[in-house]
Amino acid sequence: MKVPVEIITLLKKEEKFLIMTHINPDGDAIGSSTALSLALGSVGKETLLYDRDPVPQFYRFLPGYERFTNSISSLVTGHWSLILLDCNSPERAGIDNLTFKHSIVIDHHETERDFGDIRWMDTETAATGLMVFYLIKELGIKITRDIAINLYSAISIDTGTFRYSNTTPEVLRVGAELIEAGANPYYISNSLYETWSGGRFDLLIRALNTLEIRDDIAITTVTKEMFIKTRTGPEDTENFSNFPRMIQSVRISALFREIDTGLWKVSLRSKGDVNVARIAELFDGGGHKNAAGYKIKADLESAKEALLKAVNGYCHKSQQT
Ligand SMILES: [Mn+2]
Repeated sequence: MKVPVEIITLLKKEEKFLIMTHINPDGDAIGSSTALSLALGSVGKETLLYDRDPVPQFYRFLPGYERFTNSISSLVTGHWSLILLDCNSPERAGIDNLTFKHSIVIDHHETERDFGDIRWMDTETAATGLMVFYLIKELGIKITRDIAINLYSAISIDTGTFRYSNTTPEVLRVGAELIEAGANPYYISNSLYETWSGGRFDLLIRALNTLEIRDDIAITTVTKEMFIKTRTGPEDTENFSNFPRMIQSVRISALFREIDTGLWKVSLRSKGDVNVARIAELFDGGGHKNAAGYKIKADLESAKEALLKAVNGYCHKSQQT
């Protein structure tokens, strides 16, 4: 993978970086951002690691996660350079009205917004963690054990731990290199997948109990009331939409999560060639081919109908081309 030379030059020249990633951060967002902060810190650069939302409990085994803050000092404005990771617009990170000395975007999502002085977008890449891996190497910075754990976790989350169609020989080679640098696959998989709280599991049971299958679309729902009853939060639903995809006949799995009365976050997961990023874009959302999302203001039934209609339209169109 070719790292743009302008990014290397800028990272070597500048001293102060605001590293920022998207709201509701996932493992790739947190792991790649923390890894880059640790790497730049190891060569004497100052970094501020920002996310609007807190790091979910189950990612708090990642070394350095406590660097994340949800407040940006006013000193940052105009004097610091921004590195935006795993998303490509400040809106996705939940901020606006900030100015930066320079802005760099490093991302692999299909849905692009027009932002950044230097944009490194690679939609073919499995994870932002992979791009950060090459970036750190290109900078000549040593991949320490802590950096390796973060990058391995980032890549794990976005490849379903080396199972999804984005798992290439290159991904496995980088994974092997990260293991050599000190990442322990068993420890990381165990931390990522086998440390759920009882409440989170209860929430999953409740969500799966709402399952309905319409044609080849599986729909599950999580309401605000379920969060209250199980003492959980929105971050606990990460990966929930993967479960109904286990059913052989299902091509799209959609999880409707209630944000507020009449406002829903819809997470889409698909199999094979069904590009759910294209469907999410119809609702001003976005993502990847097999994992995307959007928000919709409607009552639940209308929101479901709107999705089914969009999927029908998409399937009709893709049959024509
Ligand atoms: Mn990602």
